[in-house]
Amino acid sequence: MVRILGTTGSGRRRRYQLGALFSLLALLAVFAVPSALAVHDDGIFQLDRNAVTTDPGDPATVGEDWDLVCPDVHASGAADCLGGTIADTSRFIDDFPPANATIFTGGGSKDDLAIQTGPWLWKNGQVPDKDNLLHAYAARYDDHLYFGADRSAANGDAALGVWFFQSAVGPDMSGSGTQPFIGEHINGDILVLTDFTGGGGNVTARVFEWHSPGGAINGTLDLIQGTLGTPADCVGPPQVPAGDFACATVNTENEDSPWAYQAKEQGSPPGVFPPGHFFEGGIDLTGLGLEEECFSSFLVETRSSQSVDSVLKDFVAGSFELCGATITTNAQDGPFVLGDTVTDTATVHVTGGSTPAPEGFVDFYICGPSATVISSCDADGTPVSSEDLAGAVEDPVNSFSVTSDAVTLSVAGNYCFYAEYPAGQDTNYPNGAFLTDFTDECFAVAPNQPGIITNATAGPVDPGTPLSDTATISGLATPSTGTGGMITFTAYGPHGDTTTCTTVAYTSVVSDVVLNGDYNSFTDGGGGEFAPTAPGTYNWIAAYEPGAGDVNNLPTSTACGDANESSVVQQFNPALTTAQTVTITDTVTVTVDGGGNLQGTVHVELFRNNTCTDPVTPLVDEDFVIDESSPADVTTTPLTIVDPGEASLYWLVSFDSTNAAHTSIAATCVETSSLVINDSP
Ligand SMILES: [Ca+2]
Ligand SMILES: [Ca+2]
Repeated sequence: MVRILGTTGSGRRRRYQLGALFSLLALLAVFAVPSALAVHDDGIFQLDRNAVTTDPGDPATVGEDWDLVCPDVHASGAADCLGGTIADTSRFIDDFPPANATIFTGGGSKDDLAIQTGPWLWKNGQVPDKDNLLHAYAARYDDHLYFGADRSAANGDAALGVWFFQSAVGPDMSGSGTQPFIGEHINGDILVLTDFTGGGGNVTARVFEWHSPGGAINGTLDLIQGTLGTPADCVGPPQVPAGDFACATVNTENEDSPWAYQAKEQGSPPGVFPPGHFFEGGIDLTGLGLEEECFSSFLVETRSSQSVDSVLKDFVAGSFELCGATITTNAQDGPFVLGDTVTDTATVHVTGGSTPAPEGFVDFYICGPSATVISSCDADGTPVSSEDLAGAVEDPVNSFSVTSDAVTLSVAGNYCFYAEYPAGQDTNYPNGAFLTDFTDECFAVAPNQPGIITNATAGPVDPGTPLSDTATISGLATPSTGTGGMITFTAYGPHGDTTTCTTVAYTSVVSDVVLNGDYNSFTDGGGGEFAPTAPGTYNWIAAYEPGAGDVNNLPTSTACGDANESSVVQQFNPALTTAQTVTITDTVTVTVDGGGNLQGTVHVELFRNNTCTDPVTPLVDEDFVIDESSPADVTTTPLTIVDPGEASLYWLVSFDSTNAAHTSIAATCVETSSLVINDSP
């Protein structure tokens, strides 16, 4: 498998730290401020007791203000909602009717109790005007978190709380009457309790972290910043000490509201916050060690006292950051052929005001092979691997990629990968869609197209000679079923040409063809010997068919008339040879003028030389006894000469008379026969 290794940790976070360093250097250089960065003077947001950016307060602060967080379409107050904040996340919530009637109810609606087991409950009802929240707002810039609210009236002390939840927490609006809340705390949720006593002159801010079980306070909360005795007014006096990680403040003069607002007190001008009606604050998450947290929702509440288990009154709640992790996936680029391997790469994209590297595992699955095109997969698919995001590569920022084990594609068909980043592995990202996308997750693996070439007995051969065809198969893939295919050889004929395949003369099937190579119709096939006696041209077709259910191979066949697919059986051919002979005889005629009958023996010999002294037995050696009147003829027995070596033959003839009246005739060797025998070779 291919595993991409890389650095761990968040580049974003490192960047922030660098940015913070540069900002600090700049502050030191320009303002020569000896203190560390602090919420009240961080230059990001004006915690200045008003909500208008163009009013920097006194002492003057820089940065944005709530009029930029309030959308420009919102109804305006004495000032205007401008929108256009550069905050990473911001939210402005109206608590107008009918929602303004939502109030806490029941004994379990307390900050130190879990939401579901408290349980937190709400209903439509009324609270005193000083506890009646009209708007709530929050904004996050990197690791700085700001919040605010305004209320109908202000008399006496006030206690406000702001919850930042990592998961989605809010009133369940699905029913009527007394209703529960949805969601639950995750350890690390933040509660900022701000108390305005002495008519707003004494401002404290305490930051609690949800820690259950095990919290130091009632088993559920830890105090991580501030005390009831520590001034925490962002403006003062007394001002929060330098280097503060949390502060809050409340307006002490009439301030123009950017959004439509009407205080309850009689005679209050519209669009203006009377003193004590507008509240804002901020916390430095890095300073509190919480910079990696992301908050899906927030809730501003009014409380009856400073106690952590105070009865809660009104609330305004809403979603906040997109603390999500989305996942996109990208299968390795194809095309793929059988035997290839393929991986899937999942990229977890994290979102939120702070984006630490996601933790946990991405689970990869694969679906298929399917004979038909598929476009999705899910966790019911075949598990491939689980990849630890600790080994992820961050590229680009906030995108973390891991790659699955390699999958070997051994069966043709259609496939889809599926990757999922199951929820619950990382409290930083409790929400979000953990499903894969399928835009680049599905692919097909084509079956192999085997090749076939053939070579039949060419001939011409005599009738009765065995004929066969040999098919050479190439490009076979391992059958998906394990069952081999078959090759069917068919010979057509006898025909008069090489392109006719109409009369089946022979078939033979080779079964369980798995491997590439040569297959012969006779030695490998089951058709037996094919030895046609009828002369003519026999044309072969060899066809490969994959085994039943094998999706990895396609059929293939030769065609009638292909080269090397004809076998010719010829007619029998008569043979002609010559062997000439010469048959010779010699007729001897003996004549005499008188003296009675010729009586005696005519002796005739045939020799091979002209001296008639053939050392070998003469070819002819005959005696003829005669007793007859002249002329007397004798003829030798015909002699057939087959040997061409008998080029010249010589007769030796004599007559021995037994008639005393006659003389004998001595032998002479003068009669010659000359012949040449030339047989055609
Ligand atoms: Ca302000
Ligand atoms: Ca301002």
